[in-house]
Amino acid sequence: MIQNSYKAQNIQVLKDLEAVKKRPAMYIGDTGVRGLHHLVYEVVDNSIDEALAGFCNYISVTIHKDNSITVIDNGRGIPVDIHEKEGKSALEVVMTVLHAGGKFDKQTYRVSGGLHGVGISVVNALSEFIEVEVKRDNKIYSQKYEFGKPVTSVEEKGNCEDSGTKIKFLPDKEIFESIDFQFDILSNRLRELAFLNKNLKIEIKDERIEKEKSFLYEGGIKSFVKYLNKNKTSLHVKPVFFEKKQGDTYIEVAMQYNSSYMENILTFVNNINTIEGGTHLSGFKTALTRVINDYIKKSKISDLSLGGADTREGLSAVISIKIPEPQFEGQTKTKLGNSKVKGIVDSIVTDNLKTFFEENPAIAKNIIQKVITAAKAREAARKARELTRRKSVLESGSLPGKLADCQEKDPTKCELFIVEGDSAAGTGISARDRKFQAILPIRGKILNVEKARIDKIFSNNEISTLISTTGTSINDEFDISKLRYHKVIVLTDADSDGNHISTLLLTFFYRYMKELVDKGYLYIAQPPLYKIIKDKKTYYIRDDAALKEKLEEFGDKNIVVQRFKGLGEMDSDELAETVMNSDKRILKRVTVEDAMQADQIFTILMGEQVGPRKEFIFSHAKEVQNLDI
Ligand code: 0RA
Repeated sequence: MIQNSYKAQNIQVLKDLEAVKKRPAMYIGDTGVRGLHHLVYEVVDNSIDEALAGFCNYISVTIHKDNSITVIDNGRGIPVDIHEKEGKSALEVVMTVLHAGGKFDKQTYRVSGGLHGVGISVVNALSEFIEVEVKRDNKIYSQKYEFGKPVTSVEEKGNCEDSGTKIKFLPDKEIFESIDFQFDILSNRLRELAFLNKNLKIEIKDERIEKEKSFLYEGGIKSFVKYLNKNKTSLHVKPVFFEKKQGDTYIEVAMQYNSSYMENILTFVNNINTIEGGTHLSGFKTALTRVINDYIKKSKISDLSLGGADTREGLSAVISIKIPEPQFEGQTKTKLGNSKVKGIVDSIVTDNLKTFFEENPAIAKNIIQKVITAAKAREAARKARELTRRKSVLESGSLPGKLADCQEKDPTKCELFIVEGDSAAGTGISARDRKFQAILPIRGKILNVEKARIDKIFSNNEISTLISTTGTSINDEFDISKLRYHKVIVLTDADSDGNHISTLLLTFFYRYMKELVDKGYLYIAQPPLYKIIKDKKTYYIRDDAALKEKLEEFGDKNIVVQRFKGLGEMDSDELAETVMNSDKRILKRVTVEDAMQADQIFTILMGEQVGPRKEFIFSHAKEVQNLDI
């Protein structure tokens, strides 16, 4: 019997292995940057599970010179005993069988098995090698795999006092576009995990650049919220914090208002960032709006009734919940579906926030003042907007006069170029394919939206033109289905003014039309800096480095080099070829890989406080030329 099931199991393992290698994207999302880093999370998540179960308080991640990765934890260690049914060690089952986390115990919270949660076997299948070392029952065991297959048996290596797991792997270069790990990507997620799991120490070390970081937060998500507000001016020193366990659901909330106008609420379920929100978020929002309105009424501060968005202006918050069987829904499976969670979060936020306001009247007063001002500004904005609407109706047709629109009406085929300066826009109009390419000139520097309130934003000319051109409106009223172009392309000069203008535009899109960025509809055109003519052939060159390289291939005989000072110096053929012709141009898609990171960069570069901005610019002085946000 054992023999037979053993055989059947082996055949299944080989089939699984082939399936993963054949369609890696099905298991890890993609084989680009995201999928590559996902391999590390897949391993780390198992260590986090040990921490959630109370057996591990230390995890370390090392990037080696050859881009192999070592993850170490001090958990219980993967079991190595022989698995009766499969006829092989539990370790080998965990390493080779799809979805075999080994821990099917529903009583415990698990990260692995959550969002992507495909198991270490997938990492194994996609690695040139994996070496596993287990410390368990005072013994050290190890086993090695190549391309997913065991090349040694589980070997006993000696004795030890402690327990834990060490996994070293090298991603398969044949499968991934690149295996260059990025320190910042890994370090941001590890920091987040350390915030979400208080008292868990997580270290990351990069041996390629001799850089390391260590994260340990006794305050947990309280520290997280302070970190989110790091470069902002807080309205109260200590974050509001509460936690509660109800049945098998554990809920933690930390919140702190700051003087900005932005809402920044991060939600997590079993350490997974639920970017699409869900029942926990809606429970929180409902409770917040109700408690604040009740407080205003009861204390007779005002007779205004606040909308939900008013109560969240300038609020940074982290909601972290742990449940045994989360249901994930939504387009990217990052929306919590469990319906009972809404009521639980609502009731604990209501109870605790009410008490907090009663016990801290001075802080309550600050917060209430802030949100009432928000409500008034929103009302002013509504009026301003109505005025604009009426005006545009009078002017017949609601598209702005400056816009040279395209003929095509299907948004998936349409491109909008937002072009710096009237003269470049003029060239653009003759260079474009008017069938599907529209041109909108933007004059000078648009309003810095980070520093302005919403009513001002609507009354700003360039911004309101931009809003009516995209067709989507902004913020709560933003509606992606009304978007008129599925490629929105920012085209500015390749100089510092141009960079400034594109940063301002990116800030605007990120803050007010975030979904447009999330969906990948926003692009930056990369006009060339040089044109070279050699032997009647024309070459366009991106930057100084590329120019240098080209000149060394060519030598400098019989060669004409022209430098474009700005878009204005390009004629319509040149512009068509380098920016508009979809076969030849270079467009960079703007992604918000990590919304939190982006938020901080925007805040630092654009916000009120000068100190952190200077610091950031100094420490990134080299990279800042082609800052990629
Ligand atoms: C299966 C079962 C148990 C733990 C693990 C796997 C485990 C996996 C990994 C991966 C990295 N670090 C890990 N630590 C543990 C439960 C073990 C038990 O019940 O003793």
